[in-house]
Amino acid sequence: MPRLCGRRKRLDWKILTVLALVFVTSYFYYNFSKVSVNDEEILHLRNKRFMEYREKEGKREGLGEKGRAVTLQGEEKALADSLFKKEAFNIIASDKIALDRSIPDVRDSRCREVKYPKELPTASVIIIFHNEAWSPLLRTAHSVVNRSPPRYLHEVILLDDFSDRPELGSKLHDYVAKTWPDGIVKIIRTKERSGLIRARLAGAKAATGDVLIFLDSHCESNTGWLEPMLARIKEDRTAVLCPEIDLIDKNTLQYGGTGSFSVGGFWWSLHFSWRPIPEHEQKRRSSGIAPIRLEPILSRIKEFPNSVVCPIVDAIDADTLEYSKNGGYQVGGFSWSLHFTWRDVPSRDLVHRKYTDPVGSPTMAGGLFAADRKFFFEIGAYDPGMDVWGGENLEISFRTWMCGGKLEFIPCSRVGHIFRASHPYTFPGNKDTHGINSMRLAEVWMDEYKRLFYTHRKDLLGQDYGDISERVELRKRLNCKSFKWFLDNVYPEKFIPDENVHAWGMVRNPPSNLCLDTLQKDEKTVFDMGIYSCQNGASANEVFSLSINDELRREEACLTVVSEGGRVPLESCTGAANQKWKHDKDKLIITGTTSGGQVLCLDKKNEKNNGHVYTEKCNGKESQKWTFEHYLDN
Ligand code: LR7
Ligand code: MN
Repeated sequence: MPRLCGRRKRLDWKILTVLALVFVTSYFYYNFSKVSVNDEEILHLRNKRFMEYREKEGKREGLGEKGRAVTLQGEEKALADSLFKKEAFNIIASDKIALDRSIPDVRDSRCREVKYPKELPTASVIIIFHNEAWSPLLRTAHSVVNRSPPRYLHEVILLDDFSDRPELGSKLHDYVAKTWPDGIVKIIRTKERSGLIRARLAGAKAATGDVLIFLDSHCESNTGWLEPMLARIKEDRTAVLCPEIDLIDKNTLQYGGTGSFSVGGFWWSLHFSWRPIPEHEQKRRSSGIAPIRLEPILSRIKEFPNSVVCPIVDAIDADTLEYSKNGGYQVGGFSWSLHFTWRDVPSRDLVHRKYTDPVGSPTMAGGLFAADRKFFFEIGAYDPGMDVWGGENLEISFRTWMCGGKLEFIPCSRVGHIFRASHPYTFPGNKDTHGINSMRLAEVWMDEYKRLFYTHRKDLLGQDYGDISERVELRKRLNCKSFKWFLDNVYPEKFIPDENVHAWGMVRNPPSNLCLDTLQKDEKTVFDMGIYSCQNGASANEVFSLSINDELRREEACLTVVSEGGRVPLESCTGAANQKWKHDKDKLIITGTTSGGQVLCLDKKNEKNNGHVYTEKCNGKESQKWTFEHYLDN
């Protein structure tokens, strides 16, 4: 009896298994076929929506359309002014503009002629926000959906970093569900205030597209913004890309172009800076006219292993053996008789590239960038130990370059951003998160150069920046290059105040014990150089260098000779004769030259604390005596 039962049971099992298999297969078959039909339908609907928007965009009229400025009057203006403190931008103007307004296509016209491959990776666009105002947030989402070809847009993730504005709760949920019933826009919410770094990490982890694109929550993506970035990542998965960032005016919401293209740099205080595209980068980009050397050929093949590369052929005269440079560069063609021919470089290849090619950049501003999703994680995503705001942009920039990637701006990809006057949100605990985050990045990535950061941030020395062991480990595991390599190869024009200079440190007038001092003035503006009692290394305002090019300078700006008896302003460095200085260590004088060639001595005259310095005829007086704190020449 027990045996029989046993058999019966086994039989039952078999039947059950078969039934289960049938059920499971049919269930999957049914659902899969259903999903794929739906997918096609959804794509069709998305394409329709995209085309419809494109067709009507140019014809739209109304306040703020075509990216126009909105000016308010009377009560509305007063209201906007009173809210400006809280929002740091004109929220009333923004609320009056359509959430899907039209903006001008500000790309260089040559961008429209660039052909991108039809097969491109798909994008997950991640928009992080904490208590963002309604209209800029949704305008960001609309601009992404309306200006991204549906086949490349995998999803838009609105990543809510624990906002507590009431309208960002169920009202936002309902708006999204109603406006984008196809589910292209998703909302994900953090369970605690994470800060923008961990919020982006949460978004990246949830995303499933091939490429991650991060945006701030007050942006407008412009026509054609997506394809050039996806195409570049398809070509080189290690490229981390920034669109050109256009200005959306915080007062009028006007969408304006950038004016001139820039790349990212940094101050030694680890703040981000914009700078003009350096000459070496412009040269690299117009590599169609690169000089004949082995390096460009080798590096080109390293970058694109599947390319065959020819040098430009110069002429060596058969009779005289004179070597003459090839005047007009040409490329090869052929005639139908199958003879080789020379032909002019097509203008799209020569001229266009200057306007359309990626521009290498030492750093990024931080908020708007694209990266291959897997590559983003391979090179260490972000430092999850960084809080709220600041520092992560330089961290990802240094790391990308040092660990085998590259950072580029894509001129044909344009996205507007509202540059706000201040932070419209709280910093929990009132911490200087930019300072502490920067300590983490300096300690992990900057090697001995972190000294230059601490010169500016003596206040941070000894502060607790938390545990960085995992990031140090990451750097080792990825076998990343040194910060010196980064400076030498990626940012060679970055001035290093205490290396490769004649002298540096405090510039002291010993008799008075007064030192050159910026008196806290902003180095990005022109101002007359000051003096103050020497702080003996305690103040970054007193750090000057006598550079190898004979400039008497700060990080970005140079002391400039104006005239006999005139004050000495600090102006941006030009390399001109009136910014060349000599120091005589025996006579203790510092001499400069006017544009007219007159040699004058740096002189503090009778000035006291908070006074100025002058250039005067050299007279051997005490007020013309100067010493540097450190001499690197012997
Ligand atoms: O706790 C927070 N949680 C968040 O989700 C704090 C902020 N945020 C969100 C916020 O809602 C916004 O969408 O993070 C985003 C960035 O904050 P912003 O807009 O206040 O920053 P910002 O534009 O003033 O600052 C720039 O530098 C930051 C350094 O940490 C970030 O990298 C920003 O993304 C970056 N913005 C840009 O690069 C846009 C171009 C501006 C320039 C230059
Ligand atoms: Mn921003």
